[in-house]
Amino acid sequence: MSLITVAAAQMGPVSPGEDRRSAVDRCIALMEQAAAAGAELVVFPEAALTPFFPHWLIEDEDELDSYFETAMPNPAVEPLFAAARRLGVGFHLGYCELDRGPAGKRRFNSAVLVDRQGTIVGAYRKIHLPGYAEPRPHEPFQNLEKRYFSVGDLGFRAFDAFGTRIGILICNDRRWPESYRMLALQGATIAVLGYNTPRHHPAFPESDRLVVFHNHLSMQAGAYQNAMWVVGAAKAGVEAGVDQIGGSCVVAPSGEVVAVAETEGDEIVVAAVDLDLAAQYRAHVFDLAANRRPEHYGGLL
Ligand code: CDV
Repeated sequence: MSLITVAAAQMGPVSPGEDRRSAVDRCIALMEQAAAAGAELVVFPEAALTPFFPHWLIEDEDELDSYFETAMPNPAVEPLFAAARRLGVGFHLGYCELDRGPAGKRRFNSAVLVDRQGTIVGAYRKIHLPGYAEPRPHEPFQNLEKRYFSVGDLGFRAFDAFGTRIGILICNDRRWPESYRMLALQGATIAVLGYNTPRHHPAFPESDRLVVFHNHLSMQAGAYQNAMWVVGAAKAGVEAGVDQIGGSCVVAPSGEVVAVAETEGDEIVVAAVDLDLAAQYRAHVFDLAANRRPEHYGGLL
């Protein structure tokens, strides 16, 4: 058996007044718990360092920028990288990225994968941005990801890390089958992702009763159909008035949830990930090279 112990580090709300230092300290505390439980890789949520501000309208440019990191690491986040080195634990961190490259000022919903030496080994910018660009004042909260973020321009990529290949997705990506498939086609055995998912969908309240079910359904289907492990970490609980689901979990290539959060607060969800199981499902059920027939798919892929 080829095992990696992983932890989904669920976080309770990050309140609008909470500074980076406090959020980073909470991440370090979770990392220390995960290390004590034997974890080598800890997965933090989407936008782990700030409240999920797409839930409200911010018109002041400086105020909006205050939710973004202009470098990763930076002095506020460096203690988390130092903790990784001290503990010998790698991590995935979702954060909001302000890029001032040759293309001008751009904002992304991003994540990095960091190895046990504290070195960034992979980066991803969210591709599937839900919501809308124009505010909807009649709704109880907003979903302004299309206003605040550009569509990720790094593609879906799997990285050599932790002795295997690991891909990064972010939140809404997990609902789209092609996200996982792009990683599987690059040999990923583990997909790591963070999410911020409201319990209520203002424009489609009929689906509210299924929100927890759809969260796990998406990750379970992605894991099974692509013969990979999925580690999903939520930001949960009532944050700035928005109730977000928890349900952080580790899903096996069989599609089974092998570990799941019990609370809606800061909590680690630990599981031993058997990479051989991914190889078995890849060989016996989802041998992509032998069985996919994209040339017969009607030219739509
Ligand atoms: N942050 C997200 O991408 N959230 C979406 C919600 C808005 C549906 C999600 O897919 O969970």
